[in-house]
Amino acid sequence: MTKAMTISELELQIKALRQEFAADDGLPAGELSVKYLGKNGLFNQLAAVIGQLESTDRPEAGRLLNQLKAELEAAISKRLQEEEQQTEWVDLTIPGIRPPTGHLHPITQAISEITRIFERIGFTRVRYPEVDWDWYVFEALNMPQNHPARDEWETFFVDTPPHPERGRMVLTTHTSNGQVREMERLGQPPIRMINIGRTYRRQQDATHTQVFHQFEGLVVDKGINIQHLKGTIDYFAREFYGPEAKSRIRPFHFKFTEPSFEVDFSCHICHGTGYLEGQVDAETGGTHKCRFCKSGWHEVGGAGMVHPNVLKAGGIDPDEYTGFAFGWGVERTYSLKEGLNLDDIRLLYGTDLRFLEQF
Ligand code: FA5
Repeated sequence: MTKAMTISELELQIKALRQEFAADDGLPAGELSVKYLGKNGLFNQLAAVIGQLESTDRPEAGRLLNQLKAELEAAISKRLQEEEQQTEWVDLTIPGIRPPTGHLHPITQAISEITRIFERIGFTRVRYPEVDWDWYVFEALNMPQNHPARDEWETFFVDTPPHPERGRMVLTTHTSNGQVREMERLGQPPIRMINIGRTYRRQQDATHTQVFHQFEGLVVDKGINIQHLKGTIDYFAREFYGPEAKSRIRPFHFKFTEPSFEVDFSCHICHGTGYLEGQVDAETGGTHKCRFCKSGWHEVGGAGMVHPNVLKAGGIDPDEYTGFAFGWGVERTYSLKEGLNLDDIRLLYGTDLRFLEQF
């Protein structure tokens, strides 16, 4: 009977296994261990041939195989050590990295502050549609169709069929559309509403954006007069801008209030004087004009006593009740806060986080 294998053939197979092991250089220690030294691994497959050798060859074959096994074990354990050194050390006691968190947009913060200020004196915050019928935005506010006063509002019209009684649909140009809607909601005075919403006009420059916000106050009751209006404006100035802030009203014209006013707040930089304290111009000897306001005052919006026709449109008897209303821009009012000195409100609607993160 001839034996199937000679010692030199075994040596060739050992050599081939060594070459394969060298080619598996990139494999991790765990995989090498299974492939070469596992129960069904290449080493055991090779060792099984020992039975096919002449008995005189077996001691030599055993020596060669033992040597091979020792080599494989040493190489794999060296690889394991290298891997352990490469593994990054983790300190589980180090505090975690917080995910970046945002905060409320400055205009949302301003709206909350304005709401709280008016709620403290009994106003109720309401919201009315931002896309509304011509009736609520113009007609019921004493601005009949084709009246030239409508031109001032630079309106966006919605291209939908008009309502038979309420006319065309528009993007609200002001929050004054809430006036008659609030009268309809409550039916009868007393009314003390603060309506804050988004408004739209075809305007765009440093102090105007196409989308902006207004807050609208409306108070209707028996015996309401201009002193109540002025007292409310003064209260807001102190609460929003600080105890030093002053307000003034100037005659103006709105179709829905009579008399009508524009409302100004004193400039916090020059305190309403229009000049910077202690800064004398070397050439002219004059004092420096305040560049933030130029006149000492900032206009924020309109106000006035509710026109009798508006009360009538809301189903309220103007012989029994009177009221005042005001409507100011949120962005404008907010941009005048001390420390802000914001001379371009468009920044508020940019996406520059370096700006927004300051609030
Ligand atoms: C009005 O909108 C009146 N409805 C205000 C009113 C209400 C008067 C109740 C009487 C009674 P006016 O068009 O002036 O008025 O706008 C008021 C304020 O809104 C402005 O002073 C300004 O602060 C702000 N505003 C107006 N247009 C823009 C705009 N395009 N971008 C930013 N703010 C604006």
